[in-house]
Amino acid sequence: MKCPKMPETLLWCRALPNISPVTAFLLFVLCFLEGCVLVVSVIEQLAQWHNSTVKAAVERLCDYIPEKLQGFCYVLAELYGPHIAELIDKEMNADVVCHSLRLCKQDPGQPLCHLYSPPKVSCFPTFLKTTACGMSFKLELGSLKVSTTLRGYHWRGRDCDDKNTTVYPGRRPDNWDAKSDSNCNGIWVSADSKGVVLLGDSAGAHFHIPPEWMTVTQMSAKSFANLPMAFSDELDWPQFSEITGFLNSTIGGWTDSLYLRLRKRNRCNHRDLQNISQNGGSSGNLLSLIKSLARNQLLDNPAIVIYATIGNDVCNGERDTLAHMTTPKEMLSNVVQALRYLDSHLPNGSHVILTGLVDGRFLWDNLHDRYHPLGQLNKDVTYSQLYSFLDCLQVSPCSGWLTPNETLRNLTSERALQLSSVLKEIARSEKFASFDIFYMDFPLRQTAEEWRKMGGEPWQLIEPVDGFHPTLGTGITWQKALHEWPQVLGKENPFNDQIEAIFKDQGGH
Ligand SMILES: *[C@@H]1O[C@H](CO)[C@@H](O)[C@H](O)[C@H]1NC(C)=O
Ligand SMILES: *[C@@H]1O[C@H](CO)[C@@H](O)[C@H](O)[C@H]1NC(C)=O
Ligand SMILES: *[C@@H]1O[C@H](CO)[C@@H](O)[C@H](O)[C@H]1NC(C)=O
Ligand SMILES: *[C@@H]1O[C@H](CO)[C@@H](O)[C@H](O)[C@H]1NC(C)=O
Ligand SMILES: *[C@@H]1O[C@H](CO)[C@@H](O)[C@H](O)[C@H]1NC(C)=O
Ligand SMILES: CC(=O)N[C@H]1CO[C@H](CO)[C@@H](O)[C@@H]1O
Repeated sequence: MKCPKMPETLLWCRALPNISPVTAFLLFVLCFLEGCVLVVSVIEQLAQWHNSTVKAAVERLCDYIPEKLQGFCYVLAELYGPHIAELIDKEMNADVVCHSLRLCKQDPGQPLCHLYSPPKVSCFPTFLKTTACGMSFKLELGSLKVSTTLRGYHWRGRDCDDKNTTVYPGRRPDNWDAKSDSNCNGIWVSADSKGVVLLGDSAGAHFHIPPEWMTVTQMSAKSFANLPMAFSDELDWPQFSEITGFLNSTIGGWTDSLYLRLRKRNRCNHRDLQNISQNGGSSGNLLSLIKSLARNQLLDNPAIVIYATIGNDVCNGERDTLAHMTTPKEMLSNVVQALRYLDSHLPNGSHVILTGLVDGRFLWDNLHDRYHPLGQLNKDVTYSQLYSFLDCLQVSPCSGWLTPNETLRNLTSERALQLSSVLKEIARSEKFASFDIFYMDFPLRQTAEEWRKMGGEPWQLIEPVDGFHPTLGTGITWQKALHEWPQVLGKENPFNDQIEAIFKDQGGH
């Protein structure tokens, strides 16, 4: 049998510098094998579930997605639909279809990458060999460089007066706010308050891909309503995150964040939050990220800074992953540099909490034999298969932990433990002028334990689509601070009830 070839168009999808969220989404689908496999799988399963033709399934999908994208969707359906339909009708799976689309350039000598078990169809191996795609793409979208200027108030407390640069969340109130609300906390007249700043990675920013985007049994127009916004926030949802979250979650679960708890303790803390976290954030690249911290040492209130790069120092998608991990010596140098920077920028009386690295063996142990959302309909894609697929494409978010090789998983955890020890030692021995400093282990085990007591299962604490990001334990961090470092959280404001009565929701978020 001869396999059809696709038009080799759409070369524009390589290397565009500043791209819109919609383009980012299209790039992901068209240029990256994992994006293509995802979309073709969804089309296949939609046809199967609704017992329709492939053509009808493509149209159904185009109808589901937001209007902004529909034009593109119909053009693509026109261009690729018949080809996809032909292959699917021949019972080829999404791997074969996507390899045959040949949208990405092949790197010679790359192995074949496939998500599904190879089909029995005879043409699969030969033409796959010549089209295997080894493009390097970070699942975390880091390399896409989605313009960060898009980032709006989901990432920081909303400014209440864009025209006056001396008015912003977190500053010490001007003349006790006698004339106006100079720190945007929705209250005139203010008491001691503090802000929350997170220096972190994708877990801190709450990286999440909604599973309903790929679960055909639950799919409707509503499933994709948040797609453009999600891509403009780089698939992060800081507004729901466990440190700086402030909106009730629309992506499952509820929002319980350090910020909300601190605000409840003292309503004057309203809106004083900053994200400063990024997908792929590690002790090294945090050093440039940290420069976007907005805090005036003289004018502003103290801040509680959570330093939580919980995995990227040991997580990478390289073939020799161990050689690319941060060493304890590098860790020491990076963290001390970051802390010196904070020391010269944070108002006196601030606090820094260093969080240890996660033990990522939790991920494999709890997920490897479970079905991924894409594999639930036909019971054909497990997390172990997904991890191998991403690893093969060299886009695994963590080759060291998301691997069947137990020795490698152990070695990765060993390095993570060494790096956590560096943090612990820094907190014990270093002193800084403008803040005190604490260390805590990443509370994954305790979170899982508490979750189990509530009747949950540990795997539910992990992001379902990437099988990588764990839930951060807000409650546990809070309790620890409350009991061991009460000065960090400050006193409860006795006027909270009055503030609520007079200022209501303090202007919202
Ligand atoms: C800006 O805000 C400050 C502090 O509230 C106030 O003193 C000043 O008059 C404001 N400036 C303008 C131009 O409104
Ligand atoms: C979230 O919703 C619950 C119940 O509707 C409400 O009590 C809570 O205040 C809300 N939280 C936020 C942050 O809006
Ligand atoms: C910082 O505040 C502490 C008390 O919280 C005080 O003892 C110290 O002198 C202050 N340092 C500076 C440089 O103002
Ligand atoms: C990995 O570590 C676990 C727990 O420390 C241990 O029980 C297991 O034997 C180790 N496995 C290998 C292959 O080193
Ligand atoms: C498992 O990983 C270790 C450490 O990278 C490596 O030495 C070993 O060869 C791997 N084992 C297999 C079966 O790939
Ligand atoms: C709105 C805002 O200030 N967002 C910031 C969040 O943090 C990133 C760094 O990751 C900054 O570049 C953004 O400006």
